[in-house]
Amino acid sequence: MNIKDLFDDSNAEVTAEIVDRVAQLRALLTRYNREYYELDEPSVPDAEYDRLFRELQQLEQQYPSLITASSPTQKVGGKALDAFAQIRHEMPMLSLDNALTDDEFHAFNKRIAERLDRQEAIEFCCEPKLDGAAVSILYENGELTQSATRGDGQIGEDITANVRTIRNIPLQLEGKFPQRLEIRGEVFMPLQAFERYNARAANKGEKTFANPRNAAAGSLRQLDSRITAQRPLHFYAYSMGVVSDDVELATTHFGRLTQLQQWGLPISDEIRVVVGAEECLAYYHSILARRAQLRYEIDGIVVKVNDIALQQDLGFVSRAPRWAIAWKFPAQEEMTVIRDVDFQVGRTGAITPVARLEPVAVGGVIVANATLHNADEIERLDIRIGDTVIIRRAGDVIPQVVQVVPERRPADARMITFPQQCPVCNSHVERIAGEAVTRCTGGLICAAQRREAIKHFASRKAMDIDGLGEKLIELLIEREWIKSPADLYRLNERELAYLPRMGDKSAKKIIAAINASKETTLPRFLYALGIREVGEATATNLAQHFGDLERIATASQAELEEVPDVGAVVANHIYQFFREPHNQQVIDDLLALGVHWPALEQRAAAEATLVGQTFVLTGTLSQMTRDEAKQALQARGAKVTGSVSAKTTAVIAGDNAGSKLTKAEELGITILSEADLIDLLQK
Ligand code: D41
Repeated sequence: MNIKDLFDDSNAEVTAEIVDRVAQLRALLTRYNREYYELDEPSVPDAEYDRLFRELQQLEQQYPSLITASSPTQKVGGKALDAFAQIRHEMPMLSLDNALTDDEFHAFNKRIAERLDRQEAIEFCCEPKLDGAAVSILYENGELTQSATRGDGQIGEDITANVRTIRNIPLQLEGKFPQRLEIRGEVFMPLQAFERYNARAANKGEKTFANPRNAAAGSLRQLDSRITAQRPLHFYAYSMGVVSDDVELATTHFGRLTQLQQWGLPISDEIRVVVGAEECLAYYHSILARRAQLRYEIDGIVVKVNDIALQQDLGFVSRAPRWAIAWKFPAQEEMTVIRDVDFQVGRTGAITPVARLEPVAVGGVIVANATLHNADEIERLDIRIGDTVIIRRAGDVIPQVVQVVPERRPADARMITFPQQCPVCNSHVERIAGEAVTRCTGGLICAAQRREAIKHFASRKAMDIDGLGEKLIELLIEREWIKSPADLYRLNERELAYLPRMGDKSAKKIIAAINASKETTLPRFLYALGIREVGEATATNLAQHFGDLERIATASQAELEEVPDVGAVVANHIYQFFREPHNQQVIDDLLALGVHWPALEQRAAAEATLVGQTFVLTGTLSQMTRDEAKQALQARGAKVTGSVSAKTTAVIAGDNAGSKLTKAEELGITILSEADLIDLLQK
């Protein structure tokens, strides 16, 4: 039964069903309150809490006989934790009533006007509603002496040591401050700091926080204030509590905030004084529009009657002042169900699991997909298909799944299994041990990756196809004239000349450049294949070590690891690349279409004066570039590596040589000058 059916029941008689529902709502709300206030680890989003709270409020309104003093609607916040000393607030810390819609805000404005019996528009102070943890801070003779959480509004926890570590909270006030001053405000974690904190925690396998609010509350509740000190917390003051009467206070809320600022306390720079409900509405929409750009998370605005005398006229109801309201923005976290998980392939072959959701409105937008990042994340959050999850859409970022709601897991929830084959091109996938990402190995043919692959293939240090720019490649791919690098060698002049902004002459030139690129070298060809982590240096070393392509393609991982600078990870990438039949096919096609290179062994044999020797180049040479020196050495059969070891034959040191030279000296390795090198090459 839902709430609407209940109201349609015109004779408001309490049925067993209603009693049950009220009890159920109270049990849930009590539990969620505890999770939120005491454990800093809510299991449902705020939006769900708000819905249940309102349902209970409405039921209690309709059936007043059901109201009890212990109902969650009659209390504020959570209980103070035993671990901390308790502090009774001299003046209770109240909570705020909520408005979720324009209508509810207008109703607030109307209530005030009626109670004050005023026709003219009322002046309001509008503030962003920071999403953090409310605290009270006491200054005695200008010195910070005590600080407490809000707790249940009456009794909070003593968090003085922790609050003292927050950098923008002064330990000493300045100016003409009251001898005793209690302030209230919000401790929060700025968004960037929150994301950085979570990324690091996830990396270290430590606990992450679902949102900046939990992060702030959790960081404040550390028993060791050295931990709090490491958390990037911030504070803004939003009101005064107990104040001694030795300093005259301003007569408006905004005036008082300005006084706090003069005494050195930070306040938000988004606070504005406005007149009438329409200006509040404009403020609400202007902040809402900039929500994603703010450095911290806000969940709405707080509108307060500005005149303190009017505030006093209005007074309080049980849990909140009548003169203020929290006007909430659409929630950025919601609950929904994961219907299925698909796998997307990115430009670099990374395979990302994407959750297909039961569509739900989050932050004013319908969300139907959320990224699950990678296999580790799925495991960390223990996500299954069919699970109810909390999704979060903060700022402009892609919606994220922040947690599973375990109690809603259906019996038939399914584990998520990563595909063994690329969903786009069917090539096999690889996941290197210790890496989070799963990748498609079909880089050369995979439709998701071919744009990057072909650009790389044609680039200057690879096949060096002159005039085949990125724009042209994109156009050719878009028209599906090329699907793999091999297709480049199947293009003809007549076809090309049809393309926009392409005359006969330029078409001719490009085809000539493509044909010219057929004559290449093995290192260039290997580099052009775009094997992960195989750069020019590694490609050259591979060519040098094995001599021909066939031997590289059939080498075992252990054999590959014998090549200088090739470790287990790179060896695995190379091995996997050549195990993928699609890649083999592209290579066969390229060779059949005329791509060729001089046999290294022959060339090496002609001038192989340095076979079996290993050199390291360091510092600046004057007669040639380091690249030229390297090629010259390699052409004579030498190996050139990047780091000095016991296997190094000699280090060739140019000007300003640094640590490699030092290392060579330490190991007692021969050091040659540029002149020695030239001698060596001329032998
Ligand atoms: O930014 C806030 N979260 C905020 C919270 C604010 N800007 N103003 C607030 N003002 C009050 C009253 C009107 C009661 C002094 C508040 C809160 N209260 C509040 N925060 C948590 C519970 C109540």
